[in-house]
Amino acid sequence: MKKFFVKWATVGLTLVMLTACGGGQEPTQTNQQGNSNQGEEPAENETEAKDEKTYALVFKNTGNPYGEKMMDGFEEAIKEVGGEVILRAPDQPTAEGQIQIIEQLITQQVDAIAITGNDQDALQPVLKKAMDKGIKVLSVDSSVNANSRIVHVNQADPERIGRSQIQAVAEMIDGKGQIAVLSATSQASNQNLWIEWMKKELEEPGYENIELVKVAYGDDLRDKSTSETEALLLQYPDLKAIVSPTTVGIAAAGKVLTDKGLQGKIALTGLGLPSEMASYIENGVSPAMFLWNPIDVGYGAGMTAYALVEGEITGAVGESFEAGRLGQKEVVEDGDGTQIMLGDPFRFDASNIDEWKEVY
Ligand code: RAM
Repeated sequence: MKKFFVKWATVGLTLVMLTACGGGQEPTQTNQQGNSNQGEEPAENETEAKDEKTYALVFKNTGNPYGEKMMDGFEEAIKEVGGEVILRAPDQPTAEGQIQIIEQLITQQVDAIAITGNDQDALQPVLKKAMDKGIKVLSVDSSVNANSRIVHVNQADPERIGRSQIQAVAEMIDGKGQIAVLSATSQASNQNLWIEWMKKELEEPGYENIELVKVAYGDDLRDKSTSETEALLLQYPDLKAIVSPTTVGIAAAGKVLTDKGLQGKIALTGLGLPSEMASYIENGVSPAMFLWNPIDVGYGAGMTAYALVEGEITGAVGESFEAGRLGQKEVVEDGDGTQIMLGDPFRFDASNIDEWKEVY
């Protein structure tokens, strides 16, 4: 089926899904698996349906438009290759919530689980249990440790993600002043890795006059990110910039800075969805920010899950497979484990935000 993939068809499909998705609607406890007959004997004429493989994606938490875009991409991939899709996320971005969902997916005997981990290590027992039952487990976006997965699907090089945010903020504040990071949860492995790279970049020559005063955690919840931003402003009256490597955090900070009329006084950068950040780029609160295509991240995870389930790859370094419209992808090293690397972070500013704000 993949062979007959036509690029314009998928672009069309993506646009239809984006339109259907709309903006800011309540999402993601979506459950489209059609497995309501769980535990019942399948009727004879259901034999064909039973042969269909089931692919689950578990995101960090509900109510995150970035997660919804990833889900759109995951579903797009599975529709393309054929299979049932289950899209899940706990209400809160906790490992406990994800463990419950994974237990349910094991009971449902899904074929693959792609997980955006809320914790690097805490999911290991349940993910090992899933793998022991033959379920293909991969992490995507926020990795779990190498023992908890077969392979990780990485949106972009963490070093480049971390360093480019510091390079951008340094330019915005002319290389001097206090900066703070507004992150997601303190356990999020993707944000924690990017922040490590930010700190390494700050050790390079040229950043002597920049002081990172605090890493705050908004937990990828809009309200908490808002109150954490307000707390930063109170605690650090001389703050010159906020770097928020989470789409939820940066959008919340954008609103706070806008409402307080702080454009031009406190700069904002980080990782944001163009659709949520366009107004803050246009009003000057955020001169520039970065991201990759979250639909492609979900799509890449779907294609990787398919390749694992079909036995095209086993997650070993050097293997490669056709990832639909993303082309050929290779399994490469990632510390103790392996990964598939998707793209580069892309910079959005006043010169290009208009082109992207309708896309994701
Ligand atoms: C948030 C989530 C997600 C991260 C993006 C940049 O939506 O934390 O995991 O990749 O931001």
